[in-house]
Amino acid sequence: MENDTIVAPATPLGVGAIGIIRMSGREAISIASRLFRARSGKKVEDFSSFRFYLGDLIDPERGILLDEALCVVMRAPRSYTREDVVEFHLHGGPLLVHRVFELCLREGARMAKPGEFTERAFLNGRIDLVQAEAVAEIVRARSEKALELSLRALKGEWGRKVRAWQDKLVLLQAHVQVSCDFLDAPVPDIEGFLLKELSSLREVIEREIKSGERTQVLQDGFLVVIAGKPNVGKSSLLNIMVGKERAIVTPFPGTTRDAIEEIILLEGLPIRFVDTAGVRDSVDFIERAGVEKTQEYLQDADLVIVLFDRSRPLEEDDTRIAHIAGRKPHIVVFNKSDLPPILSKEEIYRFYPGEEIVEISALTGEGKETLIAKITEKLRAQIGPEEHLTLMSAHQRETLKAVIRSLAELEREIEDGMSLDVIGLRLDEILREMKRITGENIDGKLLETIFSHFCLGK
Ligand SMILES: Nc1nc2c(ncn2[C@@H]2O[C@H](COP(=O)(O)OP(=O)(O)OP(=O)(O)O)[C@@H](O)[C@H]2O)c(=O)[nH]1
Ligand SMILES: [Mg+2]
Repeated sequence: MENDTIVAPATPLGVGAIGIIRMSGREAISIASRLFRARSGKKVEDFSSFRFYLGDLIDPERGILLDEALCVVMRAPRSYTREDVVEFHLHGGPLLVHRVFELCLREGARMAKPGEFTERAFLNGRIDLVQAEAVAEIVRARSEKALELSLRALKGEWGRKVRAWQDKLVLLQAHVQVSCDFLDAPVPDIEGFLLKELSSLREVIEREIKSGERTQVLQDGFLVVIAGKPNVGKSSLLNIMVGKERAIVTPFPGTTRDAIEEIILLEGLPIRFVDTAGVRDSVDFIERAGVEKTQEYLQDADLVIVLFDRSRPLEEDDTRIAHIAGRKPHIVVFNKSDLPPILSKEEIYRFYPGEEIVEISALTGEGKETLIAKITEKLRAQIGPEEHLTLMSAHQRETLKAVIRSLAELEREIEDGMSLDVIGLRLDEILREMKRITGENIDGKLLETIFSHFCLGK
């Protein structure tokens, strides 16, 4: 096991309230004792674990004071990496953080690779790979919901599921073994039994992958596209949703020529909110290109907000939009509710019989909350009940898909009358494949790929 001492800034390099330098390894405490003088006079070697000590950071070679700082020691094995860990909490400022970092290097630490702290936690057996990947997800987590799911994985819930599947395979292996060794085995029709168990395991895992795929949007964001004819107020709606003047709004139809995308959080859900060029027949080349792009966005949309201008009669362009959007999950919205109404709901029911119509004013903001509630309700319905959500990394998903394929193949082979010895071997292969998820069977290359996705200092 590597045991050199690694160091990295654990906070983003920028101007912040505090900057943290984190060190881990055999030399961490002795390096810190050369750099830190506690006010109390206590030596770093004598610090209690998990207690902050106030003091001065100094450059011992030049004997100059760098900053007043806090120092905390977390002794092995009760630390994140299970090694001795020391953190300096500085008064921030990228320059200062950098200087202290360099001092640690000069005193003998090595710069940590991204994710190396977590890698050590994993290698030293403090967390399993599922939990390590959860840490990476937490660092990346865009939305509160995704964060919650990563936290759950960190607590080990998802890892427990995977282990239950592994246990299942071990059990089946045991059955195969017993049937090989004894003529009067407890299960009379072992092949039939295996087929039933394997296919039910495969279905459970398939469901889990599906759930993982649905949950992926919590990382990537739901694509919500605003569509409508020119001048209905699409750009105005985007602006009130993102809370700033993001898109240009003018009284002239055809203002927005290109799609404009903003990422927002609505009730914890990450959303890629897109304002598009109004769909209409146009001779203008640029506008036509914009309309084509709108159509591409509409294709991919998780949800379309179909806007109608309530203060104007229905037009040909409205009809066209209504037909396109009708094929996607959508919400029908009447905009400009602050103006005298011209358009009636009955006219819209021609396209969307009996559907609820949300009335808003993108100018005054009236109805915005109702629309937000409607959007989040629709999106939540798409991802299904929360207790079934699983946040999976690409590595986990690919591994599980390979497991599914192997299971299906084994089922075919059993049907074709394969011998029990070979079935036993196959089960063992699948088990080892599955262990790649929890990291019990994993090659160094893969580890490196996984941990390289981490931020520095994690
Ligand atoms: N009274 C009123 N005016 C609105 C409302 N929403 C938008 N407008 C006005 O309608 C005009 C067009 O608004 P935009 O948001 O630019 O419309 P758009 O759909 O983006 O138009 P294009 O980009 O041309 O397709 C502007 O003058 C807005 O101020 C509303 O709810 N009430
Ligand atoms: Mg616009």
